[in-house]
Parts: sequence; C-alpha cells; structure tokens
Amino acid sequence: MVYIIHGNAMSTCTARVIVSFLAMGLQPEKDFKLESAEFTVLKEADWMAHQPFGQMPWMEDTEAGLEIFESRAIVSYVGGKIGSPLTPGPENHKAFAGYLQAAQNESAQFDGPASTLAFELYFSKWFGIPTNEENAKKQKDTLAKKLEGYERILSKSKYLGGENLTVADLSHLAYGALLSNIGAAPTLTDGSLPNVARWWKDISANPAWAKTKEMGHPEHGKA
Ligand SMILES: N[C@@H](CCC(=O)N[C@@H](CS)C(=O)NCC(=O)O)C(=O)O
Repeated sequence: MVYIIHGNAMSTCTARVIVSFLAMGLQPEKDFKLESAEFTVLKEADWMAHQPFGQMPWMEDTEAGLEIFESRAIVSYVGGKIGSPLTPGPENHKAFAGYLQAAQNESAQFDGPASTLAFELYFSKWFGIPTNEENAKKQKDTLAKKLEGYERILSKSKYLGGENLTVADLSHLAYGALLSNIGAAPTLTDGSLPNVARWWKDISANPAWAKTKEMGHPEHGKA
C-alpha cells in the first residue's frame, strides 16, 4: 500500500482526496487505503503532530517516506508523482495555468461560502448548534453570485480549467452534492445557469464519485 489517507469517509475533505485518487486510476486497497479516524481525536496532540490545525485528512506516502496534509495539496502531490493528466504540471504551461486557476476558484471562491453554508444548514444540527439564519442567507447569496462567475467561465470552456477535466472540477463534488441535496444551491441543477448545470451533471456522473460513495461517503442531506 503506497498511500495511507488518515481521515473519515463521512468527511467532505477526505472524500475530495478519495474521488480524485479514484479518478486518477489509483486502486483502493492496492495503491491506497483509508485509515479511519474519529473526529474526536482531531484536537489531540498525536493527531496535530500530523495535521497541525486539528483537521482531517492527512496522508502518508510510504514509498517516499513523506507525510502531507491539506486535501488539495495531497491530490496535487500524488497526481504529479504518478503523472496524472488530471493534475497538469508546469511542463504543460497552458494546461497548468488552467488547472491552477480552477483550483484557486474552488478553494478561494467556492469553498468558503459552500462549506459555511453546509455547516449552517446541515452539520450544525449534528452538534445541536442552532442555524444562524442571517449567515446562512448571506452565504447562500454569496455562493449564488460565485456560481454566476462559474457560468461566465463555463460558457467559454467545458471544464473550469479548460477543455479537459482536472481534479479542481472534482473537488467541488462533496460540498456541491450536499448543498444540492438540501436545496441550498439550486443553480447547480435548475438550468438558470445552463453551463453550470451542464458541468455539474458531467462531474456528478463521473464514476469515481459513485465509487467514493460505495466506499462509504454518505449522500449527505439526501432525504
Ligand atoms: N483545508 C483543509 C480543510 C480540512 C477540514 O476542514 N477538514 C474538516 C473535515 S472536512 C475537519 O477536520 N473538520 C473538523 C474541525 O475543523 O475541527 C483540507 O482541505 O484538508
């Protein structure tokens, strides 16, 4: 086993790594495995020795004797190591530029409102924390505006980084699916942003996403 992901199948950030590994052609239980950790250990010193912010996931590359945390960094690192076309490298300048831009779109434009909204409307209930309705509305409006920006990008190219799929597209799946399931991101599917709907349908149908759910990532929010 080369790659050991320390995380939890319930976690969206762990799912981001798993869906990308599967899409890059890595085989579960052959190339990588999920070493499941409880959320309760995240603030313990032993865990924070590997993930200093007390979050999941982190990963070991047993072949290289290397540890790395941050889901997107894990995916870029492994994609670069195996030469995956889903993580274009600097030798292919044009594709690399598109990938970097798309990755920044996901982490700097989408993830903030999406993850906060998911917390306010969904995960907060797991912890018995009341939804802050004002913040939920603000984040929902922000996300809707961001998706209008996505429509402008996707009206010019098939995927966020150009004509080819990259892991930056797949990185939207975990939070996007949750929000779609609870009706908090209607423009992903309602056709009012036609290119966003086309893109969302395409990436949601990626077999790696179905396999990620088979491997235990739940359909968060699905009634
Ligand atoms: N930027 C980090 C975010 C990690 C993160 O927020 N992980 C969540 C699970 S999806 C977590 O550990 N939450 C528990 C906490 O923050 O206490 C990454 O992508 O790896």
